[in-house]
Amino acid sequence: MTVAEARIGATVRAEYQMDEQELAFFRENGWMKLEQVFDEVEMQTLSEELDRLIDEWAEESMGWAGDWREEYLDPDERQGTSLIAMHDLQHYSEAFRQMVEDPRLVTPVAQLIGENVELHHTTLHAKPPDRGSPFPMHQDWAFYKHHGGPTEYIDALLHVDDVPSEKGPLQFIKGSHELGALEHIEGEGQAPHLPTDEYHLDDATEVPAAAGDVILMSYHSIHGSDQNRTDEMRRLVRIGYRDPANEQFEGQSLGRDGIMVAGKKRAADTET
Ligand SMILES: O=C(O)CCC(=O)C(=O)O
Repeated sequence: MTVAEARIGATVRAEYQMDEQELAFFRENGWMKLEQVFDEVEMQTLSEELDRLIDEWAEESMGWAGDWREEYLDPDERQGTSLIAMHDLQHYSEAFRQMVEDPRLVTPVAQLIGENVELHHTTLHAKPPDRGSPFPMHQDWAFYKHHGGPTEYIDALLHVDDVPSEKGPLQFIKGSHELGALEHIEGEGQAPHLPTDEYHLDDATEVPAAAGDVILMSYHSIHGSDQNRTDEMRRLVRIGYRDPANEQFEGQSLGRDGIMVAGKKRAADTET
């Protein structure tokens, strides 16, 4: 084998695979936290680069709109919340482009999706100090609707900052990835979310994490998060990966080809 041959097609690597216990945890819960996928030095680079992207490209809003805010926020808090967001960081930054293709990330994702993995999008959600907006309970499926099952689309959530309980970590309803795609409240003035009388943050498992940790979750897993009540920023980058045969019919990045981070996209898979 030549050196060139050895390098090509080597993104998925045995040494970065999840073990049986981790896979069993994912199958039962619909999410799995991988600790320290990226080390301190790498996270420092990504953190500085993210500060630049926020300065130059991101947009600030009050957070997701909708009637859910009445349930989650006191009247005096409702107008004052803040969320900083942007999409597709890999289009603006080499560091983030390398991160989304990294074998330490792509290997466990491929264990869940299968040998063919397409990058669908990335999204930054930064909750500023003191007033970082909560997120209502939802499935990410509602934002990018695909026909496929729970492991045909996996979101990887990279924690750029430490996220203890007070900073509004992700919270999951255990096993909800098995419920399939659920109807969400959506439309004019309503970011997709699940009915607040049926799905509660209080019923969800909180998953605090450290900078460099990655949470893998099914796009059918029901999750949300509380406000950031600390005096520090809380930044999280979501990386959406899918089986290229999982057809999208609505939502974010519809109709756009993504780079293949593992395996192949076959013409036969994309015929409708
Ligand atoms: O950042 C959060 O707390 C929630 C983000 C989220 O729900 C998502 O990325 O789907």
